[in-house]
Amino acid sequence: MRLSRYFLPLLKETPKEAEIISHQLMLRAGMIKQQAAGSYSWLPLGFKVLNKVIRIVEEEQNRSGAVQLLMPTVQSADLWRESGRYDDYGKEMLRIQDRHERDMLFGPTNEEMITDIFRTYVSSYKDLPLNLYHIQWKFRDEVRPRFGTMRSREFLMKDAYSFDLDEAGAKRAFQRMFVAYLRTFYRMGLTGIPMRADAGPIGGDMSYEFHVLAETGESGVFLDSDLASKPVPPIDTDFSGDLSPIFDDWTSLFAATDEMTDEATFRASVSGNKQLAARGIEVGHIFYFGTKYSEPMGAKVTGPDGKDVVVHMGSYGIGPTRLVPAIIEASHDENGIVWPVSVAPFEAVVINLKVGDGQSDAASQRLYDELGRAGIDVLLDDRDQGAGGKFATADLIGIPYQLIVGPRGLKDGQVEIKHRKSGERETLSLEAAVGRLAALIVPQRRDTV
Ligand code: 5CA
Repeated sequence: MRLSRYFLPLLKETPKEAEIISHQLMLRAGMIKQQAAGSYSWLPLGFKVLNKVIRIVEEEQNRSGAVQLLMPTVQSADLWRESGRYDDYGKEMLRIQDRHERDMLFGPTNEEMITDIFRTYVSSYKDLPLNLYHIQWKFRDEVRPRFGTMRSREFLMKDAYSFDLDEAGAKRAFQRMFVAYLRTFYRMGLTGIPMRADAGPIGGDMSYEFHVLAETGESGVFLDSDLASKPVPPIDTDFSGDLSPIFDDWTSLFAATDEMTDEATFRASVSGNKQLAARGIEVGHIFYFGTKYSEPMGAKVTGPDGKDVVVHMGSYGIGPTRLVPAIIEASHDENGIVWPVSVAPFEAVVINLKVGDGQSDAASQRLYDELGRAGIDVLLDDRDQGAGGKFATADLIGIPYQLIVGPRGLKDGQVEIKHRKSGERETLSLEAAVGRLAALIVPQRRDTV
């Protein structure tokens, strides 16, 4: 991508309405634009990051055995009357009437609709276990939408729903998602820590929230600090095998939100030097709720003995549009965003310091083309403006590697690489640059670990 042809509306000033750093940086870096309270457009740079986040979510859902589909945003109220939630959900649900005065709603979640799909098509225990997921917009009329896309009214959710013959099967499904979540957040450069949590309006008696630790997090969390450095299960984890040793290992350590525990219990349960009381951003939430929806909605299968069995269900949410600011909260400095390579909008930017200078233009173009051919997601800063502004842009939008090309270095056949995160700089020959960048970038994609 050439920056001169891109759409990157940067802001010079920090917008006053933005209270937290991720919201400020997303606005300044031209990633999002507010359209109404809690409603945002994703501008090209933001959308590019969002898509990388989505891709990782999809890959890890698929790896764990979940199957993707797509359900509509606008739902019929009748389905929700069947489960009893139409009246329970309250003001957070956006209720709509169509031209025939039929009650509709903009889905805040999809338990009812997926249960309807299940009961229409699945009738035998032989078709279980089954886990279906989609990535779709949700609307919740939040009392306090705030912090940009961190808590918005319209937001993207990955929601998965598992169906099993009995509680034991449902627990295995829960553990598969638990492990998939550990891997998903790790691949984005985050530490997503599972915490015992309150199930709220989704219901059920077992639920874990996954939190990214950050000072600006909306939840109080108490945990054993060993959880923050625990290695996540590797890519070759067998999702058809027994995952309970991994699950037990993670859940045996103390971690709970302040809705589920109090400070005294925490202090008494965790040894002094491992007590970590912090703030967390909830990036995922998984639930086991048994037959809460399948029973009233008649989602049954024929069991091995020929008798009807009401299926056991769980649901599993991740918020991609919340993950983008969560990653920024976890990774920024005074100059801007510091993207982890795996979700960076571009992995490298070629900065042409002297647009219009034949040698600089030719070398920049050549490096840009070669990086593209080497599979690097690369941006070319070919704007006709001063070096200072170009460095500031590259720092602000957080591209992990800057390849700096200018007449002075080119006289000796040299270019410079700046590492965004460490600030380290290295001078190397024009010929060596592409190989060096690929060697730096490829292992940090975390797509083979
Ligand atoms: N049906 C279940 C799981 S599929 C469910 O709705 N769970 S949830 O309510 O916990 O939401 C799942 C995830 O969506 C949350 O963990 C969070 O990452 C994201 N999310 C929820 N509300 C918002 C919001 N207002 N803005 C942005 N993301 C949100």
